Amino acid sequence: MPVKAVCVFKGDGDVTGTVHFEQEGDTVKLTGELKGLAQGDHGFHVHEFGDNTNGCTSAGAHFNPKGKTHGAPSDEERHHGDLGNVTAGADGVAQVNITDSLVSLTGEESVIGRTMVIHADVDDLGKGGHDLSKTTGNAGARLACGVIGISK
Ligand SMILES: [Cu+2]
Ligand SMILES: [Zn+2]
Repeated sequence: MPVKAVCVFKGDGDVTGTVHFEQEGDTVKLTGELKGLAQGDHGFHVHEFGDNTNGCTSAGAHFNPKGKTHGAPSDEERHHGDLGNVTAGADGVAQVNITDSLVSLTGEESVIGRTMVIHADVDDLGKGGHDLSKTTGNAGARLACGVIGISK
């Protein structure tokens, strides 16, 4: 039986969106759209906690069950939550179309009940040389977020 999930993004500003998740064997496919963004790349991650009591801040750090360093989705050394960047066009819309093998909807490392965050700035994928590169990719403010929930 396929496992599906959904995340509805909300924030203090104009950024909104919806991302759907579908488990396909050992990978998860993420599809959807985020809007109201500045043109360009924006860091996109799964954060540890499904806690939005203090907005996106209370979602904590990147989901990192293996105690790794921040990286690119294609890196061996990365957080489970590291999905790199999504790119908004001049219309402020970013299409999400990602397949990832560390994001999972099942088992002990499931992302269900955790928070997805879209950031103000580019995730430097751990390579920017900034103090924050190795923890957050220096991706800046949390523009919008939502808790990943089971869907039908
Ligand atoms: Cu993040
Ligand atoms: Zn990370």
